[in-house]
Amino acid sequence: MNTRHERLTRLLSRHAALVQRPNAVDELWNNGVCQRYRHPVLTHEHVPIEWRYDLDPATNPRLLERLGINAVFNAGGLYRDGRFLLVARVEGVDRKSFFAVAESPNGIDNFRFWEEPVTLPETDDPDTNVYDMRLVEHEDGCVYGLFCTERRDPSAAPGDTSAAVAQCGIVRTRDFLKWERLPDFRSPSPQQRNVVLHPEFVDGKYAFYTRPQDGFISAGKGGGIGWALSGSIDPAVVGEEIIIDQRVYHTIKELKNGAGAAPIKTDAGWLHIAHGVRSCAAGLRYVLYAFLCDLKDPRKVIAAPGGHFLAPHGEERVGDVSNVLFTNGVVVDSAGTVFIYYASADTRLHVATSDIPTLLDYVQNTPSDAGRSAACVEQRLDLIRRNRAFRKMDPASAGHRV
Ligand code: M1P
Repeated sequence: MNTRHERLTRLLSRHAALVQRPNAVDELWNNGVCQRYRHPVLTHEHVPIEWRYDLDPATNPRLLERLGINAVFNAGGLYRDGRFLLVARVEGVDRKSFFAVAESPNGIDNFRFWEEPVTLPETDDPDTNVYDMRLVEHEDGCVYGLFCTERRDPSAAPGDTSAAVAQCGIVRTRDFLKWERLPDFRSPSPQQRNVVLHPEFVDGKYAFYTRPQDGFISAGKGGGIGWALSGSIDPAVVGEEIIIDQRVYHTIKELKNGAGAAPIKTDAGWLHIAHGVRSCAAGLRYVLYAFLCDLKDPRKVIAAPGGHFLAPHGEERVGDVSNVLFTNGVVVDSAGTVFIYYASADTRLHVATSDIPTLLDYVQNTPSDAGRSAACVEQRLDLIRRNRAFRKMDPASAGHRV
């Protein structure tokens, strides 16, 4: 058995090496839309040693891990003064999640957690679990964090220890150190998840992307990504939710879908990166897809490519909740690079990069889901036949069989 001193030295040096490890584009994967990176940007091992171990030799002579961390995933993001800030979902081994800010100078590696996790104020009805914060710099001048707050279902039968209610909690901050809790979001829907604040006023009101759902997991008759307005943020109370992006039979969003980060404003419209869920024998499969909404009328979808642009790949497939990619953080830096922070398998956080012209080309010029196998073959035949002519003329094809 190593001495306590040796173990501590090893723990600290391994942690430092991990945090400083340079990241690089994964050259073996390329769909042209975005670039993946070789390493996750945050994992449970990035969490500071002082958050997990009691370093006092008197109370912890064997240097046991006292408060272990299970996973770091689903992070909201913001680019500020040349710094990339993430508010990550950190999950302890006790299954409770909390938020913690991690910062990087370049957005792809060297993410370090700030000294302490976020102290999130509670409402009169304490949250049992909080997760998946979406950060938005609103035109009212404040930064808002909208997150999922989960509590035991008060109507659950005594023996039912898993029935829960998910709703949207709201906080406001200026410096990411002090957080002001506002009343929870109120809507006619029994449960809410994936609620996102639109960054601008619409008709003088705060606008929200919602995900109405009947049950804790199941969307039920909740039809997809909704849209609703509130005259105030304190409290935020909405009436009717209009479904702007429906879930559809036999698509990547057949079972449910949810908004990711707040949409990116572009000259061509509001660019959304969302998640779609379908069911299969292995369980639920979560992938990322994109769509574009009208600049003047953000409720109106104007372009929607078929299928996903990012799905679980290689090691990303496996984890606590396998076959899941999820995003709630997208950041655009001063050079126009788009950083998509996505988690795999509810276990670790990754980044993919792109730029706005490429993402707009993707959403505007990629065919939409044709709906039926035969129509999809027509779509593909059209592509193949047009390509045949190009391959004959293209110098890059020289030496390859056409
Ligand atoms: O486990 C996958 C995801 O499940 C939920 O997302 P949704 O409500 O869209 O199904 C969330 O709990 C999310 O955190 C999680 O990653």
